[in-house]
Amino acid sequence: MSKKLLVPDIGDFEEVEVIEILVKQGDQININDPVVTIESDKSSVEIPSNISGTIKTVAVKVGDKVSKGDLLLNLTSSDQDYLDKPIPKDTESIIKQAEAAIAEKKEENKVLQKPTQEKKQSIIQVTNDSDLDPLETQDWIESLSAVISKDGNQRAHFLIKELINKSYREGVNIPYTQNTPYINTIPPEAEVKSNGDQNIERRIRSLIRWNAAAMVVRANKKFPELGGHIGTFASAATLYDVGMNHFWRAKNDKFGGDLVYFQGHSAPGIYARAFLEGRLNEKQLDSFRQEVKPGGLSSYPHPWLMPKFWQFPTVSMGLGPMLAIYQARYMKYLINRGLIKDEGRKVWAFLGDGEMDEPESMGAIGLAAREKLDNLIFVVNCNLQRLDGPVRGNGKIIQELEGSFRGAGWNVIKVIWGSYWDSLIANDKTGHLVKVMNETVDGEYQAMKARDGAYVREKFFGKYPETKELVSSLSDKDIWRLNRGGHDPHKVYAAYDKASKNEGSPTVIIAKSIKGYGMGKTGESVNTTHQTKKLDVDDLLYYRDRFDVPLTDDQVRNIEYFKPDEKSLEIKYLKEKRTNLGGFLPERTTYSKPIKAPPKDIFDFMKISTGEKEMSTTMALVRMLTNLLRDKNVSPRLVPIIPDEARTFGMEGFFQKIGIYAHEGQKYEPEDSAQLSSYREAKTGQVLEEGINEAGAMSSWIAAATAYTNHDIEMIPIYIFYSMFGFQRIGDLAWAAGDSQARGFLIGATAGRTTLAGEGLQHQDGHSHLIASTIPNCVTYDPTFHYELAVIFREGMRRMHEKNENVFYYITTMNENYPHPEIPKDKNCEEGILKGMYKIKEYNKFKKTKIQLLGSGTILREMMSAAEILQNEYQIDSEIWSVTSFNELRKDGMEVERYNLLNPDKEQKISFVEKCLGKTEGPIMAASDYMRMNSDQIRPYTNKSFYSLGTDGFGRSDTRKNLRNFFEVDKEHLVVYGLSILAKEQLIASKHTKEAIKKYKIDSEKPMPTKL
Ligand SMILES: Cc1ncc(C[n+]2csc(CCOP(=O)(O)OP(=O)(O)O)c2C)c(N)n1
Ligand SMILES: [Mg+2]
Repeated sequence: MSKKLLVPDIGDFEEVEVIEILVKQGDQININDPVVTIESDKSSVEIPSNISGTIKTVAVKVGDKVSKGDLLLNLTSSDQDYLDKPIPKDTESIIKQAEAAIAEKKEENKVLQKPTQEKKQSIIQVTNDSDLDPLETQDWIESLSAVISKDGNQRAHFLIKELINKSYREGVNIPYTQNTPYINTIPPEAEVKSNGDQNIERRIRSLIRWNAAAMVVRANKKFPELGGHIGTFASAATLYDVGMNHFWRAKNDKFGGDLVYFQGHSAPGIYARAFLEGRLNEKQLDSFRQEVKPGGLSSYPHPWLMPKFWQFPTVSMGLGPMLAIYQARYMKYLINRGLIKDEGRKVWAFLGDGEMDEPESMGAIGLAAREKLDNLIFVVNCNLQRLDGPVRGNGKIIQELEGSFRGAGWNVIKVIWGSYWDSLIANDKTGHLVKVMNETVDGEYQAMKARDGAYVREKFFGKYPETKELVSSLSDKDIWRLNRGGHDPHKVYAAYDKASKNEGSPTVIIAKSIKGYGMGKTGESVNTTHQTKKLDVDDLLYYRDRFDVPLTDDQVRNIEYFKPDEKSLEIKYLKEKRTNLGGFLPERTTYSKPIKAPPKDIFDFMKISTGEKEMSTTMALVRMLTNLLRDKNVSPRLVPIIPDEARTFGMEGFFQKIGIYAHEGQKYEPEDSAQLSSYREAKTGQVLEEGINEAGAMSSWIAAATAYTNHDIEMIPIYIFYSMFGFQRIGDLAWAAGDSQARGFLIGATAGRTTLAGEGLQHQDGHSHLIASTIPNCVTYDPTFHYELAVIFREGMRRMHEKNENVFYYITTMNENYPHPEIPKDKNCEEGILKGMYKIKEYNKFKKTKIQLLGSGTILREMMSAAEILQNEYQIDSEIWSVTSFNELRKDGMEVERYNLLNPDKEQKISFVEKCLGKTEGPIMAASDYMRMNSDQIRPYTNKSFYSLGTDGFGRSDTRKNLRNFFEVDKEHLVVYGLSILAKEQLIASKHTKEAIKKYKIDSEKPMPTKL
């Protein structure tokens, strides 16, 4: 049967150019095979076939302009058009479900409406403090207790829910409560018990505590400037130990491994455990914070400095929680896309209660719940203190966090009280104990642990006669022993067990502890705990006794480490536990296979001239990515990440082609479903559409850019953003990406202070390259032409994903449309593009006066126009250099200069800048769409006179022409500056400058743009 393939609905576009024909006569094609690529001035999109069959004729050719309904192909088809096809089974069942849900809703509404109609006078009074009828209250509570004991928690839950629903229907205003009482979420009878040997575990934990503290004290005794922390780990030791002994599974050849984000300041404790495990030796512990010589231990978790140990940089507070959320989400993405197996791996993140004040810490908790990240467990160590003092002296951080996390949809497990409290809480028949617990603020809780049992009896239990009575038979010592949940391995174990089994939501364990636990009077629960890094002999003796560390007084005075014999029960136990869990942790390894860079010719189409056709570099990038998506090797590994700007960048074609990742698929028919670029969400979708959320998008990018180590699969993340909202906005995450050895592309689109014309001050970026240059392993480029972009991008893929170099690329692309020439024939051109500069054109007609013109990004084109004017109107020759990266040139210059200075008697090296410019004639004038500092970077690496121009100052909205005039980087200013420079160098007369200033109406009295 003959069929016709027509241009589908392409939205608002008409007369769109065909730029590629992907099929030919006689080809057999299937539904969804791309047949042609069309391109508007904003985006390029492939048109897929909706018919399968053999192509009889192709009705269009490259360059044709097409609109909706135009004929593309004539086919002989054996199939039915997909429009004639019956509705697929999945779709049918979705429709059925939706219809059923609507029907149910109607039923519900009926039920809901009925009682309102029959509204009676029944009044339910909900009281807060005053109990109008205690007997009646008692009846209700007893009934509830009976239900729980007879039919269980589920039934009680159901009844309470029904009561609440009924109350709402009766119009009762039930006070909203986001909190549960200030007690443990898991009651003692529901606690799952650990099968570990608690005595051995305590001994191991004590040794870890001791060695961690000893390591910090020893380092500071030798070099007081080194610093370090004891109090953080002291409060978290049990939280880590239970995880290490029982929960966290290491990566090995059978399992991908759980991923643990350790709290930065607890690093000493993690080293101390590794010491007992035999992974680190005494010499290494003695090199804590002395990292310059190889073998030193880094102050905090830094994968860059300890690449075989640490996996996640966390010490800049707030990054850990955010990165962990996106890591868990990315793990699900890889699973749903079928790229890794679902092995039930978990992401654990350890966080400080003070750290939770960072906006980043809580900023993504909504996403975690929405995405149902049941592979994510937060453990917030609530030692109630931060650096200066209490986290919430007048309030309760645990309750505050509970409310926020519950509200966001998390499973919340509070671990407040240790086992010694169990019987007291069970005997609290009047509820007064829980009342005091609820009423006491964190400032008081902290102060109590800085005092003693007598103080706690008076200030806490003494508040009500009932509570005083409750502890009347306990000694002050007994009261002092009443422990906090975060220090009780039983409570912690039960919480971890419950969290690990939770389904459908992320879990936060909020554990209460004591900062500087065990450090005694000088360091326990006092406001200065955080900064305690020295302990005197008395403190050390106390610490030893407190945890029964088997060291003599002299050994304590020498601050010796303690490691039991390899054959001791402790070491055997510790190792056995880790063997059972698959190996040691943390450990950073990589078993991913490199991705072969696509053949060079995949980018050949970008090396030819576009003729008169104008295009932006952003569009060139999208074209290139579209092509890459056809490479079977590369395509599945590409992870386009976009913060709600796909349409701005002309990338909406990706929605249909590769889909937007959505863990629930698409439960609705999108409004634009008939269109070619319809908003298609899918469980296997490839695009990470992050919404207006640069920090989240960057966190996703880091997860993808480190998948080679965390998931043993090399991925190619490409995060594309408004360049102003990149490094400036998420600079700390970009730094963490460097530390993490991320590999991937960051694309700063709509870049350049004068190139993004209309948007104004907060959008126009004239400095992102400078910020990017501060990250040592970030390679940056500011290309002008499509072939430059192609050469840079392919080399990036080769270096990062084929050769596995630990660098990442920042490339700026612009939205200015202009024609692109073909790649120069010079065989050194590609090398120059990659090193940072190459000669793109030379004017040599007059052979009198010459100037070297360096331009970057869109300003290169202004420079090229200026060169033409200088030649034609002023008889000045020039060489024009396209500078693709001032940053890369500077790196090379620094290295060469350093070598030469340190090796004066060896053959001196020549910087790349000097290789290009050293033997040329005339002074240098350089300009870019960035601050002068950008081009100034190469000034030291040439002996020639050097002048730089740039866009220093606040951006503002106007036309490109006016903006370039304002910042003095338009061709007219460049001509004037060029003439003035030549005059200053006494190469031409100064009258030319004056004439040009007049001719181009330049106001030489105008204030510096930075002052406007
Ligand atoms: C972004 C950032 N700001 C400030 C600091 C400095 N700093 C390090 S630890 C700390 C207090 C941490 O308190 P908390 O989160 O409660 O951790 P704890 O040590 O009590 O477990 C501060 C302010 C930092 N590391 N990162
Ligand atoms: Mg704290």
